[in-house]
Amino acid sequence: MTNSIVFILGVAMIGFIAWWFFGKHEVSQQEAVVRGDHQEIQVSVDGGYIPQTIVLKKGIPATLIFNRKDPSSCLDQVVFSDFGVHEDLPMKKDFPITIMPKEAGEFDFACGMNMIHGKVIVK
Ligand SMILES: [Cu+2]
Repeated sequence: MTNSIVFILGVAMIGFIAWWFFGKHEVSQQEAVVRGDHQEIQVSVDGGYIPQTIVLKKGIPATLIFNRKDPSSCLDQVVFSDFGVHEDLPMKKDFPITIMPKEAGEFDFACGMNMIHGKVIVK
């Protein structure tokens, strides 16, 4: 009897851990949505970039709408060195940054101190 309770709890726990892991994993990569002649995605800044990996389509201007919820000065700037972007992010406000993904590839972006990282994948 005790054994089967331990077994059921064990299985429930493994299920929960798997759900937690895959749930987080899905949120960490997201594709921009194409609207007319541009593509758009919301990026939340809270202890890091959410999603951390942004998937864009090649050749369509992309608007990344940043919203900073984290008051730490570490995240108050965002830098896309490959696209010549270096911007201050206001607190709790949508802040659109438009880039033109001309070439396919992977491009990193980071906070002003190059400590917190995100990635843009252009396909
Ligand atoms: Cu930083």
